[in-house]
Amino acid sequence: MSEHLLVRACRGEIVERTPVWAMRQAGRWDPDFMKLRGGMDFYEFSATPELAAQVSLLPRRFGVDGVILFYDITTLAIAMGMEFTLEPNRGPVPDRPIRSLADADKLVARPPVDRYGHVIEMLKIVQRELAGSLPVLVFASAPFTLASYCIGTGKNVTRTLAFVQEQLKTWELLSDRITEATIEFLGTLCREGADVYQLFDSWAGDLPRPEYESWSHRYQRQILAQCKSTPSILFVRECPYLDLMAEAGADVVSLGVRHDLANARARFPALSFQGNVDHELLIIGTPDEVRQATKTCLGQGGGRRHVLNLNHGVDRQTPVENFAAFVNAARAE
Ligand code: 1CP
Repeated sequence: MSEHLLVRACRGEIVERTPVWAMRQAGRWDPDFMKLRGGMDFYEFSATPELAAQVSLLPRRFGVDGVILFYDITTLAIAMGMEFTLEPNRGPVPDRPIRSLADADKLVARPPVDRYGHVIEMLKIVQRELAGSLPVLVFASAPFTLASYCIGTGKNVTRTLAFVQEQLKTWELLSDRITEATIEFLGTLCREGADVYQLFDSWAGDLPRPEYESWSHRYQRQILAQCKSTPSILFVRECPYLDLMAEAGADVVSLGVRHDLANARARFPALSFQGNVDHELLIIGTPDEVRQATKTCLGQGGGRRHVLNLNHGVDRQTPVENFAAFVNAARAE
């Protein structure tokens, strides 16, 4: 069993200090990341294990308590047979979006491991480099969010729901295939030694509750029930349905700024929570304001069953001093 601080906090054990990491900690806000990333194509870059491992490790210099591997949620869809182009200021766009049942049926539910061999190779390099000093986080997208990218609607939930109405059978097949592939993918990475995994269903929080239950919660539950050997974190951006997140089967539920951390802990004492410093404060605030907000958040977390993080990923406009202030405030407590 892993004895890392982050892993123990996820399991709800008593810890000497609240662990800290940030979504998108390896990203464009970091000038060292930009140097390494250069002008290379995103998917080519992330499929080069030595480079991807190096950028995964960059946030270590700030004192984070975990290293998240550098790939993307669309990496698994590519292994299943899709192709994506990363469009500047827009994100991953499918070269041939799924349009029909026949398109969805072409996707491989159990892609051979060598189709994402670069992720496993990166994991090995990162583990070797860390030599047990920090835990490694891996991740996948839940079906709702990944299927949205596969049909080309991305974070536009209104357009995604229009597709679901027009093409219910296609959407169901797509969700089922992604579920099966995700269980296999996370299972493989966990067997290869990942210490924690996070399931992202980033845009599902914009769904009305009945659709959230049908297209998001139902599949999250299937995945979380099948991947039990490793501590899990469930993330839905600013999710209005905390009760459903709490019963999805994750060890840790990631909170947004719409949630009150102290309240959530009182309501669900058997769960751990992640969050929830406002990522926008890291863009517009001073380092002092970031420190204050971080301390307040740590107070609400009560020092147990809490993983300090932001409400969403570190934005590319974030000044380095503010990211440093966030991590330092956590480590100084
Ligand atoms: O050129 C670049 O470097 C582009 C930015 C970028 C990065 C840093 C993309 C394109 N993907 C990634 C890596 C990535 N993606 C990681 C690992 C790095 C880390 O966390 O430090 C992770 C965990 C993701 C996950 C991801 N990708 C999510 C879920 C998290 C979230 O932000 O809610 C989503 C929705 C994506 C899609 C995606 N990939 C990239 C972008 C710009 C986007 C968002 C597009 C959109 O807003 O619709």
